[in-house]
Amino acid sequence: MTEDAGALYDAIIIGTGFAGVYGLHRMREAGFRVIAVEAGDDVGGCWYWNRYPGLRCDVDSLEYAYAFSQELQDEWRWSERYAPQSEIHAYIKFAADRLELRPHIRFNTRIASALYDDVAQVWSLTSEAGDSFRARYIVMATGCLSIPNKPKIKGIENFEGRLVHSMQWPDEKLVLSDKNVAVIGTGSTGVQMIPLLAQEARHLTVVQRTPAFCVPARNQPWNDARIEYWRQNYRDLRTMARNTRAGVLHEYGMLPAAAVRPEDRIADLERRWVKGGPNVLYGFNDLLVNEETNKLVADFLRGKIAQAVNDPEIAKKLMPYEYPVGTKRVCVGTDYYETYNRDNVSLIDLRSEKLQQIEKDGIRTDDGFYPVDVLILATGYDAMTGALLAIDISTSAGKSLRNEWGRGPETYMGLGIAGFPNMFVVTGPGSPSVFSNMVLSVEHDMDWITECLTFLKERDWPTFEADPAAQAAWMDHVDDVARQTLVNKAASWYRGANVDGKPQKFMPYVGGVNTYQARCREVAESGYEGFLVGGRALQDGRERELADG
Ligand code: NA7
Repeated sequence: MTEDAGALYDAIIIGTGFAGVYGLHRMREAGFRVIAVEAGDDVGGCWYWNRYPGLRCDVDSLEYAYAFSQELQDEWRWSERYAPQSEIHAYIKFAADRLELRPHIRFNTRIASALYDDVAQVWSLTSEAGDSFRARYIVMATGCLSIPNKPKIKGIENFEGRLVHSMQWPDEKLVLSDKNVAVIGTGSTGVQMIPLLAQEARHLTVVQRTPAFCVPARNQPWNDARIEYWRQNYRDLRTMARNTRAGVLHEYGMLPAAAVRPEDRIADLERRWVKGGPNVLYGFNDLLVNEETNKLVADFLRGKIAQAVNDPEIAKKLMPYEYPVGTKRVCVGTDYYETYNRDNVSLIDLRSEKLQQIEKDGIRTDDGFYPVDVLILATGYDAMTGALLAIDISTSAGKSLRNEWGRGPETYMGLGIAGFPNMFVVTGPGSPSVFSNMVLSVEHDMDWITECLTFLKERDWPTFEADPAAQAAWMDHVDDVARQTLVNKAASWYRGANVDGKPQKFMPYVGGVNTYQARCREVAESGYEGFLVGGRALQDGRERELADG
């Protein structure tokens, strides 16, 4: 019998990416009896599963790192501005080892179902292999980009070559030098891998449904002075980041474009373009709310495509016109557009060239046939809800998350879901999540959850659940804030538009990390306004609760 059989944990964390690793440490430090379960055989989450060529984070490595520990900060050195996958994965492993977390993680344990017993007030988790675990509270650290999206593309089942999804890259080296390779998808993943695949493959065919806006990474090694500056000032820098709308220390312009002289606008965009990374998106404070500002920046970026690509016809095909810039994730790449100047690269633009079908040895369009030996799906993820709905989450009172979210996800603050007591979600829909620096957001959420668990433990473990009315009001607010921007004008994965049959609803909270975290603080300080504690609202806070007895 394992130590887990029969054990009742205070909390179980599902997933050990950045969130689960930190949450496990934080909750153990706070004195909870807690374990984590993990589907993979190592920590890392999306940085464990994804290994495709060219994979990097598009947030500066000094910022895409834990803030809670001076030791981790001092003992780790990021080598480059945009860290590669191998380095980020090594960092998460380093954190798990340094914090001595591995004994508390059950690896190779993919949870299939989670059932809440409303009478016993206990969650039972069952893994695909049939192992079971019990806890008073569960914490879903299952990640926002952890379930691959494999679209039904006509004829794909007939393909006889090697078919690979970017998230399931083979461990053995994929030798492509003598191969005709095709990539479907031109989001961040496609943009990162396409230049490298083009260098290696005999021929590369890119299948583009919607072009991406891509900005140059201008990746470079960090110099020692920069690292040292961060080490000495990291507390202040993190505090500054938490007080921004994206949770990242971008150079935020304070003015709308209309308030800047036309020649200065372009000069500033050029300066930001040279600086690299997503800087060019942060020059004006109204990019996502003002169509004219948006067009100004989009035109600037389309102009850069025209400059980079030799053939004007191909350049035109690579230019996005169908959505405002910033409403789909802007890709940070290296030599992406220049890759289309190579003789061994072809572009199928599905807007002008209709796909007939995938055949056993290639892709047939109205314009011709493209032979393919290796077909790579860079088609993204069932984002934000996929990993939660992959687990059959239900309660003995008859609630099922798959039913409740049939028309799209509903949460209170992204942290709790009405009808599902004692379950917390990390960076859930309705929180800034993927619209923020994820490491900063997962630390925030895990801190909030741990403090909440302490509050509950002090009260002898009452139930904790989002109030349906507060959830409805929060969802209205999330929708309202999104409607005040241009984000609904794109068929993006933020809206679930990339997955066949998925309800369309803008999922992240775009009101800003600063606003969101301040609201979370108010909620906690008020005695968890909007949550039912032991089945009732504490309303005026802990003092009122104590006064009431
Ligand atoms: P994305 O951003 O969802 O990109 C997926 C790409 O695949 C995108 O270009 C899609 O076109 C394309 N796609 C999806 N389904 C199809 C079908 N059926 N046919 C043709 N093309 C298709 O995923 P990524 O992995 O690149 O990046 C996800 C996030 O990871 C990224 O934003 C970063 O935050 C990290 P579409 O645009 O939907 O028309």
